[in-house]
Parts: sequence; C-alpha cells; structure tokens
Amino acid sequence: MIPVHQDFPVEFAERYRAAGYWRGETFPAFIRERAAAFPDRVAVIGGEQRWTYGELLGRAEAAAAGFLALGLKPGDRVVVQIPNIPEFLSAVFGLFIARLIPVYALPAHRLTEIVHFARKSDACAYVIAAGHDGFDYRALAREVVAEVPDIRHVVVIGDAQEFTPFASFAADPSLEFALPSPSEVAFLQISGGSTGLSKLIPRTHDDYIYSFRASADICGLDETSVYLCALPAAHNFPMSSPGYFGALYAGGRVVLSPSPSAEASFALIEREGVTITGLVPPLALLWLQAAARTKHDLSSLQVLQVGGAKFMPESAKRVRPVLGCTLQQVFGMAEGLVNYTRLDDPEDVIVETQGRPISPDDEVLILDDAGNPVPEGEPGNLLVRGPYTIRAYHNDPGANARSFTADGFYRTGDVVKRTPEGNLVVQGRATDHINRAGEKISAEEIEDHLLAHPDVFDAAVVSVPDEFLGERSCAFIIAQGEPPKASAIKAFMRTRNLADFKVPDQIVFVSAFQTTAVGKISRKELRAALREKFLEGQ
Ligand code: J2J
Repeated sequence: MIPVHQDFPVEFAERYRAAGYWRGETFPAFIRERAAAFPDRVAVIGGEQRWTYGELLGRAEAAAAGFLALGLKPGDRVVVQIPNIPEFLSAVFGLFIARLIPVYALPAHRLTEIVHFARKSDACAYVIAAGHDGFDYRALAREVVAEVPDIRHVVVIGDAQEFTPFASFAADPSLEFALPSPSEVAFLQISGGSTGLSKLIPRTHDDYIYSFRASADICGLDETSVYLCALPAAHNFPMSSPGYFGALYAGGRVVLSPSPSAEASFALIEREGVTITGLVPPLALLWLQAAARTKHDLSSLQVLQVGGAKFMPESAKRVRPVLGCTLQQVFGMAEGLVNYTRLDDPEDVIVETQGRPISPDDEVLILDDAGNPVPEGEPGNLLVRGPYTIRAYHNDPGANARSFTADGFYRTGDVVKRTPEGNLVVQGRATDHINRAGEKISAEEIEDHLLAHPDVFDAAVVSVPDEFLGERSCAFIIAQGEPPKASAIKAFMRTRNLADFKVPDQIVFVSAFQTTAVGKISRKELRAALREKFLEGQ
C-alpha cells in the first residue's frame, strides 16, 4: 500500500511551528478537549437528533472501536460518502480517533468516481448512508465492491442489509487509542479536478486545524455561533472555511441541513437561531429571491458567506439590504489557500473583491505565462505556497509535475488581480474546467466519456455563461455519420455511472472543428475558439 504523506520541507515546518500556526493539535485531541470542557452543550443538530459534545465524542469513540474491530489498521483509507446527517461527524471523528484516513466523496458521486477514489487511495472500506434523496447507496456499494475487491468492508448508516451496520459499533473501554502525530495526514480531500479525474489532496492535522482555527477567528466565531451546513458536508468550504470544524473548534453549534434550498434552510435558521452559513453563488441568488417573500424570521443570521465561484458585484450588493446580514466573499480551494473579505471591510471591498489570504505567511504570486510577476494591479496566474497549502497530490506524479513548481508553489489555475489594498479579484482561469454552480467539471474527463459513444467522432467540452448556474457545460460534437439526437447523447452519459452534474447541459453538433493554417491546434485553443464561436452566436 502506498503510504500517505504530505511533506513540508523541514525549514518551512519549523517556521510554521515557530510562528504559532502549527500548534501540534490533532482532531482526536481537539474533540476530546471540547467534550471535556463542555460535555452538555449542544454540538450537532440534524433531522430529529441533537447531540451534545459529550454525545458526539461518545459516538465517535464507539465508531473508532467498531472500525478497528473490523480489522482496519491505522493508516488505512476509508471512502466516506455520507449526506448532511449528524453521523457524518461521528463517523469522521471516529475515523480520526482510530487513525484511519477518510477519503471524502460527495453524495452526487457514482460508481465511476467512487471506484477512482477507492483505487487511487488504496481504500479498504467504504462508509455510506443507506439512502439519500431517493438514491440507494447500498446498490452502489455492491457495484463498487464487485469492481474493487480491496474494499473489504462496507459500513452502512441505516438499514445495512448484507453489510455492516454503523449502529452496531460499540465502545470498547479496554481500547487505548494512540494519538496521531500532528504532522500526519488526517484525510484525503478531493480536488475540483481541473484536468482529468479528481486528484486526492492529503491534509495534515496541523495544517488543516490551523486553517479552520484562523478562519473561525476571521469569521468571528465563538461559543454562541450557530453554523448552518447547507452545502454538502464533504466539500472543503463548509468543512473548514470556517465551516463545521471551525464552529466546533470555537465551541459553537452545527446545524446540518439535508438540502441547501431556501425553504429547508430558512426554517432551520429560524428554529435554531443560525448565525452564519456558506453558499455557492447560484444558491445565494435563490435565497435572495426567496427572502423577499419568506415568513421565516432570519434576523439571527449575521454572516452569509458566498464562495466556490465568482459572486457578481450586482448580486453581492443585494445581500445586506435583502437579508440584513454581512456578506463575506470566500475564495478558497481544497488544496489550501483561502481568502476572505473581512467582516469590517468597507462595503465596496466586500462587494467587489474575493478578499485576502488567511495567513501572513501565505506567499501569493501573480505571474504572467512566462513566469514573471505582472505589474501590480494587472491580472496574472495565481500561485501560492504557505502553511496550509499542499506541496503534492497523493499518488500522482504527473499531476504533481504540472501543478507544483520546483520550489513548492501550487499553480492554482486561477487568474486574479490584486487591488492596492491587497485584496484579490478573480478574473477567470487558465485551466479548462467548468465551474458549474461551484461544482468543478473537467472538460477532458467529459470528452473522454463522449468519445466512448459509437456515433461520436470528436468532442470538445467548454463552459458557457449561464444566468442561473454561473457556467454550464456545452459539448461540441462532430458526429460519426448522421448526428444522433442530443437527448441520446445525454442518455448515454447517464449510463456512464457519473455524478449527474457531469452530464453536459447543452450539446451542439458541428461538422468540423476549426483548425489553424498548419492544421493542428491544441485542445485548449480549440475549446477557446469554440467558446468564442458560441458566444458570438448568442
Ligand atoms: C471565484 N472562483 C472561486 C470565488 C473558489 C472555500 C471556498 C471555496 C472552496 C472551493 C473551498 C471562488 N470566486 N469566490 O475549498 O475552502 C474556484 C477557483 C478555485 C476553485 C477551488 C473553500 N472560490 N473558486 O470552491 O477546491 O477556481 O474549493 O481554484 O472546490 O474554485 O475549488 P474547490
């Protein structure tokens, strides 16, 4: 089994420790400390359940004992695919306590993605909820196990059928859990997958806890804070910016919403006195629309965070007047760097920029394509190195060679400019992915699937502006012979066992792709030309 590392060079690690960013904290130690400090305070609310910090720890320790009793060994990887229910937290804290490494999958992921995560991480177990949103994850688990026999255990929250019930995990007082080292990898997060399949992002206890501790500070969290997790809990934004981990770190309360819809969330905001939540821009627009006619009292909400994709200033302006709370723009990435507008920034900074980094030691470079710094204020490629940004993906030498410089900077693929006050404004990106309502879709990955269709001769997938989604995916296809119906291509894509958000939103048949005089252009140029052509035609 390939071991999981995230190796910061010694001199950097020493600097980050000396600066007090890395404090030697670990997930198990942190949750035990909170449970000891305020055992009876409510920590997690979801569905009909309300767990105190004491209960959360008790359940996590039972989960840890259960995982170890299955024969899993510290360092083993476990794919976790759980919707927004309290057991998400007891399962992942249980894995941390047992020194097992969660690999976070989104509820929308299907066989293709889960098999990829399982193989890439060498996982030996898979934890799911029986069902969610009308989908049966046990049926998916059967297919996963058939394809990846190394998955020896499937653990199910709810009716487990032939698998292991999560509810059967019981505490074992004789077990002594060894604490992980703070520099050990705590989990594998998944990348937005800007080229090809998603990559796995190894985050250590030290670096990740620093990122949400400092985020909790920037976002003003304390023990009176109530964080609503409306986005999928497996996503890095609600997890850590400052997210539910930040809220628990601050001794606050976490409310899990099964859906990010305004209806479901507004009811929870009123009932639980939610003070802060985070959304992607299309959801923020829906909330703004719904807020005008809601009967729910939203006055407890102090901060609405918006991130994951660009929030347009015209929409950003409406947050304070309509919702009566402060907007915080968040420009982050699962690989590390997170920028925030600060709560006390002037309104124009909050509306027009994506904020500035968490850490004084986030080294941000804005470079032209030749690798030279652009003049201050000009747009350029964003590169970053710092105390919570990874130095390498897990088990992916090809991606590492492309995505990191020799001196350890991560090439974000984003094009940004910096204002004189030091705030970043996202201008676009250098890579060909589609940012569909915050879900990143790799053009290459989708093209590969389209090419598997017998009637497709060639395909190029591009992002086009969409009023509601921000961007939608458009596949340009050269048919092999008579073009099939667009609906047939979509139906075919649905048989590819992919997350539904990857099915192209729009399909355009063309007779040929434009080529240059020499007859050859890169996929990147081709996609750019097609995007232009599409926009001209609008
Ligand atoms: C424009 N583009 C943005 C923004 C992310 C906090 C918030 C978001 C993420 C996230 C995250 C953007 N404006 N405000 O992990 O902790 C695009 C950029 C970026 C990519 C990362 C967090 N906020 N983006 O979205 O790993 O292109 O993380 O590089 O999913 O989303 O995507 P992801």
